[in-house]
Amino acid sequence: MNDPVNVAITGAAGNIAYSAIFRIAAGEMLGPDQPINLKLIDIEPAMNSLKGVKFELEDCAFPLIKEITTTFDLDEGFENCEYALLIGAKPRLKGMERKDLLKDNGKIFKPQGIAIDRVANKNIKILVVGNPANTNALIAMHNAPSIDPKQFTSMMRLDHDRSLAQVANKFNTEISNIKKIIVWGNHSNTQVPDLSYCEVSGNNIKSIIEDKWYEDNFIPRIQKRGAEIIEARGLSSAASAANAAISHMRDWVSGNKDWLSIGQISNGNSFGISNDIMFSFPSVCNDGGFETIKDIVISDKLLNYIKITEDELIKERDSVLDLL
Ligand code: NAX
Repeated sequence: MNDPVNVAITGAAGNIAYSAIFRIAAGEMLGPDQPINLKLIDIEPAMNSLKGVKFELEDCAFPLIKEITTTFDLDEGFENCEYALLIGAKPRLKGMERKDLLKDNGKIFKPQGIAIDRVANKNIKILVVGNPANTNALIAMHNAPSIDPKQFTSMMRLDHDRSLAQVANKFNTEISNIKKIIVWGNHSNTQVPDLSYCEVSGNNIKSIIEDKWYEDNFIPRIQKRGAEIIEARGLSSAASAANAAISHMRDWVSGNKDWLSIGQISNGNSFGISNDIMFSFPSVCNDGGFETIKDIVISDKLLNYIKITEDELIKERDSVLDLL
């Protein structure tokens, strides 16, 4: 057994966290040999409900859980944390676009960045889930200058996994047969799911997928899947988002040679995307880090789509300059 590590989760009394915490406690994120001190963070009015989550965790008697802290104090929550899932934010409600959330939710991530900078472990790995996730991650990153910007990521894994599922449906095949899916850009309805390099059972599918299906069906389905779920459930995705967050962190920590979509700082990218936005690039994970895939040729048509998501992220950033 290793020494325990500190894992902070914000929005810990919320829906996504409720689907994530118990799986993390069971070892699904950091493995069966990694004991965990859980630092559950939420706002003060949610402390009673968070106490209930703590009681349930205790009742599970998870062997890996060594300590459970519930708090609304950011310094206490992020103290010496090696991993942080920043989930807490207002969810998008029916009829709302992510942009509407930017104003309110951006303010949450500045103090969190400052606290992480002040008290977290300098090697901390951070995943921002709370929307608008990319720009919230940028805000937190800017406010934590002592932490390497590459340690801040935003969640695109749900969009990536949604793309895998739609391709599996289309080709009537197993998820594990599908490789090299890319989702570029923002976690919003401008994101660009890209099948140019996608392989099904080792064969590139570019020449066999119909443009009409790709452009009129696949892209909008992925871009608007969040809204489709809200429409059906009356609530935003929770269990699938929690699953994506766990997969993102697990692969970042333990490695995964498959292409994955990771929201990351754009500085120095090889695709001509502007600096200083959190942009999703195709990446592989190894040795506790991740690398962007290089040598990808992007068609002119896709470049036009990518420009739209890039412009949206630039606009989002420029609307929160006071928080950076
Ligand atoms: P819930 O409303 O169920 O939970 C949010 C929790 O955050 C609440 O307990 C609330 O008290 C807490 N919170 C609010 N302000 C906080 C603060 N300053 N510090 C700590 N906690 C705070 O929402 P839930 O369904 O869990 O969704 C959480 C966030 O994930 C939303 O912003 C949602 O839009 C976003 N999502 C992101 C996805 C992604 O792929 N990046 C997909 C799913 C989801 O839409």
